Amino acid sequence: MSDTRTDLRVAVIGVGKMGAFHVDSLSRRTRGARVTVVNDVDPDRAAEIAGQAGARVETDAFAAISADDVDAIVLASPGFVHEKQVLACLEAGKPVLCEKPLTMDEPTAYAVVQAEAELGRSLIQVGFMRRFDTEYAGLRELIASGGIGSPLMMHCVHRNPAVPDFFTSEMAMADSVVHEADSTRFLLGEEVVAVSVLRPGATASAPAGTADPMLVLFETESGRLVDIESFVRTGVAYEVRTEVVGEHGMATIGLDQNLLVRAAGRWGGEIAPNFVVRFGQAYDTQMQRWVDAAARGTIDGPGVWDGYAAVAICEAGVQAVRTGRRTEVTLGARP
Ligand code: ISE
Repeated sequence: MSDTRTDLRVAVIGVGKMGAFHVDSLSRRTRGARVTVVNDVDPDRAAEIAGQAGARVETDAFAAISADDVDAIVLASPGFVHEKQVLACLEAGKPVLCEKPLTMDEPTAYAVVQAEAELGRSLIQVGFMRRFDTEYAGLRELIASGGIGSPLMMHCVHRNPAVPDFFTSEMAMADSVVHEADSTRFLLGEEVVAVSVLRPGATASAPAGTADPMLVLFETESGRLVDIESFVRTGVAYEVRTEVVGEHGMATIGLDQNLLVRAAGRWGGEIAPNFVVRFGQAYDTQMQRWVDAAARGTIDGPGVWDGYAAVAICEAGVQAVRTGRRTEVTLGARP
């Protein structure tokens, strides 16, 4: 889907599972873009994915960001290299779609917020793809239109079928629950001010000491409560559900009711096996809107402040997991 004269030329940094998915989306399902440069710490993997996209390999991530044949960057590298890489994108004046987390901790994320503010241009978009999911977008519109009255509580379920043994409770907070941190801010339109975590008995498949499942509670600025069941080793499938309880009604999304079949004496549907399937439409819509905006030198979606707030919420969440205590979220002043 590309016109080599006018296409947005994109570098994809990091081509693990997510980066490779984005290369495929840019190459086959997005209008007005093509991948020109691929970078990865594994040169063989970079060559393989670049070959599929007709792109060249650049072994140095910073050279990829500043390259003349690159207009915009998709960062799907590990979180611990994001800080320097997003700052390099700002320095190059190029739009970037950065997978979460924006950075690894609150002070560095705030420094990135300030760097973008000093530049005076919105160039950083953070990959909170749920905002582009039709169900989430519809729920937000419903809430904003007053269709269920003022929201009072939100109940969330976030389940993964399996994760490796090294996936700790802290990682479940920073990698998984981070999506509810952003969804809460997106749907309710206000900041999260405190996080608490309760640990029920753990599943036998969790390594000793790991809180899986765990019950997370967010408190928002105006006093709304959001509870999240985070369970990353269900052995079942990928399930993400959200119910908002308002003063005049309730609304639920994520019921997997796209296709219900009645056959052979049974009734039912399928549960998405993983997040790429469940949020496939959201990822592709996110990419198309980012490409369209990046071609105009800007972004169209969750920005640097959203990435920063999510980092701060998860940092408090990790503290709450470790200490068992309610932990307040501290945000710097919004530039
Ligand atoms: C994963 O890293 C993601 O980003 C998915 O969107 C999330 O739902 C999943 O729980 C995470 O492990």
